[in-house]
Amino acid sequence: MKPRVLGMILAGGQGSRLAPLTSLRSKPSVPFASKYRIIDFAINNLINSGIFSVYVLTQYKAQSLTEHISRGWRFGTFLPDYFITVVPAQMTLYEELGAAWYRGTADAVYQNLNLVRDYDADYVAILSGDHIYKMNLEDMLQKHIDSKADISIAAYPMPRSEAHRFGVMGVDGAGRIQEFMEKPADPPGMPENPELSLTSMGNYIFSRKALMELLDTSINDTDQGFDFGQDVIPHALRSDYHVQAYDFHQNPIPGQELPNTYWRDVGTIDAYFEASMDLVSVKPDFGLYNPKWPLRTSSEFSPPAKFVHESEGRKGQAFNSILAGGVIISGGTVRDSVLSRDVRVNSYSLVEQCVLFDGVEVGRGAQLRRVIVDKDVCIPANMRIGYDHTEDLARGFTVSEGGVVVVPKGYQFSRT
Ligand code: ADQ
Ligand code: ADP
Repeated sequence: MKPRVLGMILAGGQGSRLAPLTSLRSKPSVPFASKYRIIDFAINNLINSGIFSVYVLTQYKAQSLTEHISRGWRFGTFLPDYFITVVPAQMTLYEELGAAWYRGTADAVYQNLNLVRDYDADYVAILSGDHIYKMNLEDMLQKHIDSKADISIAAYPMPRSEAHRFGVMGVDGAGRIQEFMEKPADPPGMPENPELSLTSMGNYIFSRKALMELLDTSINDTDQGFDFGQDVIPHALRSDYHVQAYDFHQNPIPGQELPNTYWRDVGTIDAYFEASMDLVSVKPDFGLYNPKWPLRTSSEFSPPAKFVHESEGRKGQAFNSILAGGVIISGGTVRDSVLSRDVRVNSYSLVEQCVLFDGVEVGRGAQLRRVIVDKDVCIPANMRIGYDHTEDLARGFTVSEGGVVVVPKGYQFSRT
């Protein structure tokens, strides 16, 4: 019999370092790569791995995420095991815990363990909804079963200098985890390469029994936090559970060569911007066009993108850019940019190294350089943004350390 695998995506992250893109929506709901939201990559990982039963656990500013998933991520109606369902924090255990919202990642799963029981899952794949990557969970599950592990953790070798932001593990020759430190100040190097540390990607496969036991005991025993990295994994190791590292670099993606190395936390404006510029580069590190690993998203209707060339001086053109449906570039020039649905770029305007969210309008003669513009903002005619950061800051835009300007959602330009 095929094992029953339930997918759970942790999508409650606040993403405060990505402000103002996260001022009105959670990090997994931030648009990325013109027609996707960040969470879509985790959902595609599950679906492309044959896991069709998925709960998305939300908490913080979840409306935009809920709408994205309910609008487009839907299977047929008569297959009960095919679903993608948003689970908001709803204080299910209020009488027992007296607690308000989820007190951490493990608590988010703990407060919804009834869903694991009701589904009668043999295994639960718990993924972070915050990252851009492709991961074949079928392979991870097979190795989990073969090694008879209670928990498998996806592992990524990271330069030691950056590893303090992650969970760091030490493993034996067979990949069994011997020690796990959450965000250690001085991360240990790997024996075979001391410049790298083996870090956790925050993606786990749990055998059902281990998940039930561990969440019960670590949640009841701990008087600290309720996180997988901080509490549950160290507790599992102390209690002699078999915790196995899964080597992400050996994760086979159909149509793609090993090693599988792309895993990005687009958690700051600069990291988000860099990852967007990678997509429009001539040879991107992250491929969107692999038919063997289709990247689906909310199937909203959009008419085709259109380029209007009115005269020699008013060429509608785009170079090294990606465009979603409904975009009209009418007599303006777009270079090295990511344009989401229904963007309008008007005559004599210039858009370079920009990320424009759904419905943005660039007025006649406006010039934008290294700017992220949030949904539905209208840039007035002849406005220049991204050329003079003193002026950009005076207008109330955010300017990142790397000099990327963000025009936030709802921004209204004065009529002067
Ligand atoms: P962190 O980077 O601290 O460490 P965390 O803030 O715990 O990550 O978020 C992990 C995931 O859970 C994210 O997808 C986030 O959106 C979601 N999340 C956070 N709080 C939540 C809540 N209350 N309810 C629902 N979802 C929630 C973790 C691990 C480290 C590992 C890194 C990898 O603890 O060991 O190295 O992820 O990025
Ligand atoms: P997104 O921009 O991520 O597509 P939506 O436009 O669907 O998100 O908005 C999602 C939800 O966010 C809205 O239903 C509303 O609850 C909240 N929201 C959006 N804009 C604002 C705003 N300007 N002020 C307060 N809440 C807002």
